[in-house]
Amino acid sequence: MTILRSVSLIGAPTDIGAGARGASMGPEALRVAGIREALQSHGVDVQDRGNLNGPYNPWLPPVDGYRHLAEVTAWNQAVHDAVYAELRQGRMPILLGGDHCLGLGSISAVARHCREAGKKLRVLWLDAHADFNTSELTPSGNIHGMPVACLCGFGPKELVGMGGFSKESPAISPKWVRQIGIRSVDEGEKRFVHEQDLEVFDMRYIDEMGMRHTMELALATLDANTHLHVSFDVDFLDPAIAPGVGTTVPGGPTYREAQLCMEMIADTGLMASLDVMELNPALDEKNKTGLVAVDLIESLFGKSTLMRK
Ligand code: HAR
Ligand code: MN
Ligand code: MN
Ligand code: MN
Repeated sequence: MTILRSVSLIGAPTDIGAGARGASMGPEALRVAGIREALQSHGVDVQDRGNLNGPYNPWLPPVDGYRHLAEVTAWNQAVHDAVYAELRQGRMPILLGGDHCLGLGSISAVARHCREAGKKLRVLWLDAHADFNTSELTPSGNIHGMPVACLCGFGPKELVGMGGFSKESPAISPKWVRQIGIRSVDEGEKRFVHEQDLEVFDMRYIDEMGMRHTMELALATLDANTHLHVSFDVDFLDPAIAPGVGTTVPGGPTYREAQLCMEMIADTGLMASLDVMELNPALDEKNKTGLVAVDLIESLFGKSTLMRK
């Protein structure tokens, strides 16, 4: 396996794009749950870069369909710069969120790196939500419901342009994305997902076909020149095992299904960047969700019951 063995943890303590307060405490909860030690136990060189800084959350209503656009932009720029710097050094950035609006900063940096390095990019979006809203479609104005659309060029120029991209030449194509675990999509958002032909393995698909088949398809057509980015929204998981998120949706992957998902990603040896998002310790039970997230991250780094050839 050729997983990058040098990892940098980047904390982004903000809930600026969310509809509930508290994801700002996510990075520290992941550290308390032992993320560094867990990775080290698998032979990974881990540098904790500490936390990024950004504006506080003014908790204002949306303006023109966006809540906190200026603050969201500032936080994403900080994330973009930090993630890009790690990739340039040949290290694997792990973004500790923070709400999922920051996936924009993270993945725009990854896309920029891939463009410069001549690499193909595949984005695995593990989430209960498609996060494919626009300012016209959003029911809430919360930008954590919009990062995938922004990355694909549908969003405000501040966000679409991050990393030197544009509406005409966006960071990613919908074709590069595989969404897994989806079970809550807004009405207008649904139409847009179909229009853009986003590849979604929703819970109905996983129930019928199983996680193994789902992951075989989601990981098909990767090659040695592919940079695999995993954007792990913790609300992907069933609330029974992961109650500590702002927007729980029943009917998510069980512990075993999620483990298999992570193990199959690890088997590719291609994961080169990771986001761990939306952990909300204010809604958690004794850091239960933080601990399960760390456990699953270990599986992403090759923890398995027995040695496999
Ligand atoms: N779709 C809803 C909205 O846009 C809820 C989005 C919630 N998103 C997250 N991240 N928690 O996936 O408002
Ligand atoms: Mn690289
Ligand atoms: Mn999300
Ligand atoms: Mn979500």
